Amino acid sequence: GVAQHVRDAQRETARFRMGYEFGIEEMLTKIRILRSEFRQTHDHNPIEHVTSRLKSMDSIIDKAVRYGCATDLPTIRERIRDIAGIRITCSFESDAYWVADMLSRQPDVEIVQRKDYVAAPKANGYRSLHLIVRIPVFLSDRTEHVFVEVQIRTIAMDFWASVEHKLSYKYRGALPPHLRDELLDAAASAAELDARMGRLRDEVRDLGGDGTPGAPRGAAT
Ligand code: 0O2
Repeated sequence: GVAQHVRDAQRETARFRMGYEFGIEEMLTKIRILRSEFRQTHDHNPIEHVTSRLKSMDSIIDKAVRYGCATDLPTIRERIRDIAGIRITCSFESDAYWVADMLSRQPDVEIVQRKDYVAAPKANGYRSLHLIVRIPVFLSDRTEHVFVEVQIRTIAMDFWASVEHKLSYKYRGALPPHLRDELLDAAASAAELDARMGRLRDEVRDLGGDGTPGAPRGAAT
């Protein structure tokens, strides 16, 4: 009857989401390992913090409708690629690229798309490095390949994005021109801060004190 049908649909949805939860777990493990390994061999930590989220079913359906695609699970699985999302915040731009490279090099991580909004910021000033990866999740009776969106950014980029997100939400995407200009200016300041911090970090590295990607502790004196 109807009740059975609803139960089946719920079970199917739960199973669908489970694949993405495990995909997030796998990526978090990879990131944790990179972080621990790096901590043991270097003086500084390239990863400040990591967050993850699983998109709600409502947002998934909204996006499918926006894309003009069907809303059955197989179509959604193929077309909506940010159901599983990971955000990695680093201190320095060079660390963000390093993390992206390290993840891209792993043989079970397939890079489906790479968007470098650091090299080419969006018109509103948004900067971040975005990867869509596809990774295998090994279940008892099958292997599922799931898409995971990985956003890698500096603290300054993250700060800007969170403020921009709140403002856009408040104005429902239609920001008054003076705020748009102010945000664009703030984005330039954030980029300038990243550049300055990068130069400071290079100074430290040239003095031979701090470890950087590729330079083991104590190697440079
Ligand atoms: P949420 O709530 O973070 O999931 P699309 O994914 O189709 O909307 P596109 O071009 O395929 O767009 O993806 P893109 O450009 O890689 O951006 C995807 C995500 O990056 C967004 O997800 C945001 O998290 C972030 N992002 C992109 N542009 C901006 C921006 O201008 N400001 C801020 N604050 N974040 C941005 P969602 O689905 O929009 O939202």
